[in-house]
Amino acid sequence: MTSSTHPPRSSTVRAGLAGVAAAAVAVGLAEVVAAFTGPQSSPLLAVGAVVVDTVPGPVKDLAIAVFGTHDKTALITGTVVLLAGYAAAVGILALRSWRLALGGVALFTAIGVVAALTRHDAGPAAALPSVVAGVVAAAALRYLVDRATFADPVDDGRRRFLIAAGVAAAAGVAGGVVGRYLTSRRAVTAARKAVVLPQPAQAVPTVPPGAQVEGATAYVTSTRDFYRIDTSLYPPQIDPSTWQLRIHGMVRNPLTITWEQLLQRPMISRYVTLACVSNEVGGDLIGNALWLGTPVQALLDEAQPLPEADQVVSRSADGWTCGTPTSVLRDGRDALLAVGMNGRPLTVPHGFPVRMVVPGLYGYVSACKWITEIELTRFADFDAYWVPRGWAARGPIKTQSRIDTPRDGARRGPGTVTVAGVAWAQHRGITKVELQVDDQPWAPATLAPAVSADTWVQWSYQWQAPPGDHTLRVRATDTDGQTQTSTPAPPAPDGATGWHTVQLTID
Ligand SMILES: Nc1nc2c(c(=O)[nH]1)N[C@H]1C(S)=C(S)[C@@H](COP(=O)(O)O)O[C@H]1N2
Ligand SMILES: [Mo]
Repeated sequence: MTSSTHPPRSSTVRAGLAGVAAAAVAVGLAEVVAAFTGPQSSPLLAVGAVVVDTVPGPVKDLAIAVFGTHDKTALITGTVVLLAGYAAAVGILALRSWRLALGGVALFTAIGVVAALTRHDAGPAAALPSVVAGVVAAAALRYLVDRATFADPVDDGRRRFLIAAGVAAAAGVAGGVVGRYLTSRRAVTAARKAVVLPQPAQAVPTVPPGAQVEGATAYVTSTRDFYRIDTSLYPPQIDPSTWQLRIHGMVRNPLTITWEQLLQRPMISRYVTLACVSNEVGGDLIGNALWLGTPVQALLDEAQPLPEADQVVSRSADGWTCGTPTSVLRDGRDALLAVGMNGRPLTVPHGFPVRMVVPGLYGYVSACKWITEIELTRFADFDAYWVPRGWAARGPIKTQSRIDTPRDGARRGPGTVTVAGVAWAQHRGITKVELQVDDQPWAPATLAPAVSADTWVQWSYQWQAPPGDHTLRVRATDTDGQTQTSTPAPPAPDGATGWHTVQLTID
């Protein structure tokens, strides 16, 4: 065998593996520590959260467009892949210079510490998981790289190295699993199960017969199918017994209410269709649920906002904020502090124990989940979370419509085809939906009954379909007489516009 001053290639590969294994055991143990210091302090989640907070609106939009509501999984996967690449590089670096490798570990530790400490409400303990990860990574790296370089293939050093690296990686995975398990035991699942929802003061609205058109999406969206959009990588776990809502700022009468006090307030139940501003034309970031809650207006009346306070800022337990016009919340519409969704307590991802629901506004300016604070202020004085990220301060829902059947690209036999879908202009209401086949004149569709103007409405059209390739377009008109514009606009800054169009073949 020839000797060389350069490390042989095989030890370079082993050093890379050593780096990845050291990172694995470090990050895994950090997950165990984070089970005690809080999920937001996990270096993986904290770094992911910083990425979420720093991406501009259009990038967030792209992520939602590509990954849909799996954007969070994609983010964490991406973070893990990047970390593995970085760790391999640090391992290889360790062959040349242990000091530089230590610097690499220190940098990684510092990123974790800073990310965790800058999370909302983070105490000094939030740094602990990252610090533990850094120390463990350095020790494991030293141990493994030593074994990687002295792994002479003629003795069983290589085998010993692989076993050591395998043990480290397995310990990392085990740490991850144990950490997740410990975290899940601190979840508020049991507290949620124990909640008994109060009865509404008025009768529950009934869905009129015929509201559901065959082939269209469900008129009432099940909680399981309801879209979920938020910035939270691990939803806040709030025990109702400790929950409080503070109403303060530009008010004459600041007040704080507990969960018990909230449940004693008059409750109403209302169907309200919630929509996300990121919804593309034809998209499915929209759902209709039965919400149980207490009117926001009465609470605001008690707090007595000052006349200049034109913005109500809602703040969630994890520091997210949204700004709602005070005038909208006091104009008599059924804006709710909701505790129930479809007859059950809110689920944790949908805001347990309390969230806001406001008919007629996009979620990002109104539907604060895990709400703990309401501050009266002015639009001129405070920008809520999405505003500096490129979204409009005010977000009334734009009139929209969607073709649910047939699907784009469908093939059908000739004869009568039922074209059906949904249309929405929450709180204003839909007066007309029209369908256009190819370049023919717009024809009125049949509108199904809806519970109220606060929900979407279903529509249908019986189409005598001749053979050939066809294009179907839909547009809706609201009670203000406004017909949807044909001009396409992206979701940012204040909601997508354009006509939903599907192409199909009749043969
Ligand atoms: N705390 C908190 N509340 C939030 C958000 C968030 O990121 N954090 N996102 C808002 C947005 S953009 C929308 S569209 C709705 C979605 O509510 P859902 O996930 O229950 O459908 O929640 C709103 N409330
Ligand atoms: Mo949204």
